[in-house]
Amino acid sequence: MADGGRGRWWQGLRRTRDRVETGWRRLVGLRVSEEFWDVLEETLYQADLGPITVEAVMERLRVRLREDRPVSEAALHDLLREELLALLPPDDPDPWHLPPDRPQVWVVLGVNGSGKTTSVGKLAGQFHGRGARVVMGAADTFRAAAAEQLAGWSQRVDVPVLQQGPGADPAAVAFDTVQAAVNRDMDLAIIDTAGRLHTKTPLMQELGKIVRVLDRAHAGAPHHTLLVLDATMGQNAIRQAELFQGVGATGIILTKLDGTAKGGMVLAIHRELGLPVRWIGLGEQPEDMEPFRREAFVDALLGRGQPG
Ligand SMILES: Nc1nc2c(ncn2[C@@H]2O[C@H](COP(=O)(O)OP(=O)(O)O)[C@@H](O)[C@H]2O)c(=O)[nH]1
Ligand SMILES: [Mg+2]
Repeated sequence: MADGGRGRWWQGLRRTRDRVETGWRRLVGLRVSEEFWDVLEETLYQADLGPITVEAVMERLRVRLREDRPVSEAALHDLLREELLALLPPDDPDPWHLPPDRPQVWVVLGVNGSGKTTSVGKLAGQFHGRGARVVMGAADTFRAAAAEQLAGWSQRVDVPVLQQGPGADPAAVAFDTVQAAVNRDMDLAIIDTAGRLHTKTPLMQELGKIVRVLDRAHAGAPHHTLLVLDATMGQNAIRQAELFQGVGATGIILTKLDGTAKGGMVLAIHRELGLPVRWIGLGEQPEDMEPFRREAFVDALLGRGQPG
C-alpha cells in the first residue's frame, strides 16, 4: 500500500479521534491553567487511555509546559505526540518476516467473542498471500461451530486447517497441527483455541497444557502466544487480560479497533500489561489486519498527517 496502510489506521481510529478533537477544540487558545489541565485530562480519559496512563502523560506535560503561557496548537500537538510515542515500545521492524526456525508456531488465545478465530483466519491469509506455507489448527473444540467457522476461513483464504470432531482434546489437535506442519515442511502454524471449555478442567490449565505439548511436536514451540483483546471493551479488556497472566503471552492482537472510540487503550495495554500490541484488527475482511505501528497509531489518534 502506497501510504503504508495509514489510510486504514486513519479510518479505523475515526471514532477515537473524534473524541480527541472535541477536547482539542476546547484547548486551543487557552493559557496553561487549571482549566487547561482539566480539559486535557478529560480528553485523554475520553479516548480511554486509562487512569494510570493519563496520569503519566499529565505528569510529563506539567513538567514540559510553563503555567500561564499560551501554547500554540502545533506545539501542543508535538509535545503530546512525543509523549504518547514514548509510552509505546519500538515497532517490530519486519513483522512479516518469519524467523528461520520452521515451522513458526503461534497460539492464539482470549475470551469468547474477542476475535480469535477471525484473527487466525486473517493472519493465515495474509502470510499465505505473502508466500508463506501456512496451516491453521482448530483447537477450539468446545462447539462444532468454532471448527466450522475456521473451515470457512480456510476456504476463504485458501489455507489448510487441521481439525478433529467436536469434543476432541484441544491439546491433541494443537499437537497434530504442529506435527503436520513439521512433516509438510511448512513455515507457520497458527492455532485457534477456546475461550471456554466443555470439561471441568479450568481454561487456564487447558491452555497451559496446549502450550506445553507443542514443544514435543517441535522444540521451541510455541514461538508466540498471542492474547486477543477486544478494543470495544476498553479498560475492561485489560482486566480480562490479567486472567491469562499465567499462560505466558508474548504479545497482543487487538481486534475491533475500527468499531470503538476507546482506541487510547492501546497505550494502557503496554503500560499495564507489559506486552506489546503486535497486530491490530480493523474490520472483518481478510485484509483488515495490520502489524502495529506506533507512529501510524499516534498520528491517527491525534489527527496528524491525514493520508491523501
Ligand atoms: N469490526 C470488527 N469485527 C471483528 C474484528 N475481529 C473480529 N470481529 C468480529 O467479532 C465477532 C467474534 O469473532 P470471533 O473470531 O468469532 O471471536 P472468538 O470467539 O474469539 O473466536 C465476529 O462477528 C467477528 O467478525 C475486527 O477487527 N473488527
Ligand atoms: Mg472462535
